[in-house]
Amino acid sequence: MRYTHALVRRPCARFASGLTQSTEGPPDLVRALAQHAAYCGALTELGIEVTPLPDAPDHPDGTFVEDTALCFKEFCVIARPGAPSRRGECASVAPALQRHYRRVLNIEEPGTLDGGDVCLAEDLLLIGHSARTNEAGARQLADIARAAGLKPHIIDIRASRALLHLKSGINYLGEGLFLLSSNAPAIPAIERFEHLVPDAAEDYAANALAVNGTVLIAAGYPRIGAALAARGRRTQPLDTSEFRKMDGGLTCLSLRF
Ligand code: CIR
Repeated sequence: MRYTHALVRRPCARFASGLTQSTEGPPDLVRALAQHAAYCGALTELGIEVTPLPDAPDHPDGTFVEDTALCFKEFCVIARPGAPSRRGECASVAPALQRHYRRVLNIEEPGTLDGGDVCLAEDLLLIGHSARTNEAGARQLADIARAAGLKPHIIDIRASRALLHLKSGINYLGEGLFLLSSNAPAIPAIERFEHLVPDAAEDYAANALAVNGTVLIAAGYPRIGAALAARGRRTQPLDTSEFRKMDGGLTCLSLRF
């Protein structure tokens, strides 16, 4: 799939007060802004028109825009984040998506669903049932996907405590290749694909993003970069240290379509 657009939101002044389980200490806002600018620059260089969403000073996690919606070819779905503190983020994302999509659907109460729990791989749609995405939300998206001709699979990741979201450790890089963290659960639905599994020390790098022929990978994880290069994949490392401190990574910093 070739992307032409991305929505992003730069970290706000209260970025450090967002949700996190990380023990790496508070992020540095100036560095986070620089890393975010580099991320946007990389997307632009890959042929994407990057649209910044309005700043959201009341939403410290608002930079992780991917959790607020799902973008498909013909329609999009406004999510309903599982963390109550994040639900208000969707209000400013919906109008931006309405400018691009005629068909805008919604995850409805009592469903909760974070975009980071959803991974599209060809005709398969993996939906993580996580601490954030509940069964009702996962089922709503599965029904929408089935009606659109996709094959949804709900995967319970609640026992994989290290995975905040499905895509924290399960990502499809196109061309038949999945990148899976060592703590990802077994997923029968993806057995037909090739799997690349980093050693546990590089688990964070499983949160990689394939965009228009390049795999954006977190800087500082050389073995994953080498394994991708050995498969003929073009990679571009980006520093994500400040987003990692807030449990975020490359996939969650943009909504691509
Ligand atoms: C949160 O806990 O919601 C944010 N601090 C991080 C969200 C990261 N999103 C993602 O992995 N899809």
